[in-house]
Amino acid sequence: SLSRTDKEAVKAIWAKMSKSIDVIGAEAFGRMLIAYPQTKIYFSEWSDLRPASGPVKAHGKKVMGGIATAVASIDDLTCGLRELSERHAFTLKVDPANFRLLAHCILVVTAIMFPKDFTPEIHVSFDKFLAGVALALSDKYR
Ligand code: ZNH
Repeated sequence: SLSRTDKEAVKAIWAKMSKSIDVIGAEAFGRMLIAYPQTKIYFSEWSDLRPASGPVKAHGKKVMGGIATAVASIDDLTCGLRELSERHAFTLKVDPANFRLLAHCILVVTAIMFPKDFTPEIHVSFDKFLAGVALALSDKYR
């Protein structure tokens, strides 16, 4: 689980990220659709799945809103993400294996956008946090 140091590290990098969630969201979500094309099946009714398209940008921003919720409830991710987990499990029926793929893309985009801030220590803590988010989102599948 996340140590106090991890939580401080996540809050520090999030303080920078939160000003650009539109860009980070679009880049990360758009990257997931290209790097892991199996994730496209959930968005098959969208006419344009390219990173710069309107729906991809809008959805990327929504997802980052979920990450903002997670940062705000970092002491209890399962509780903070309960509704989102239920929605993904029962309504959207997203295979929970996909959460780790998007989490990885968020990590990569953060490293690209904040090369100076993305130290190995921040990498470790932010990766642990995103793994925690993916686990909390998978909670209702059990
Ligand atoms: Zn998800 C939706 C978040 C992942 C798919 N999402 C959503 C939303 C949010 C989110 C916030 C909105 C909700 C409402 O509206 O209510 N996600 C999220 C997060 C994550 C995710 C945080 C991680 C990290 N998702 C995901 C994945 C996938 C998905 C991976 C696949 C692949 N989602 C989805 C869908 C939806 C969502 C399909 C719906 C859309 C519409 O309808 O619009």
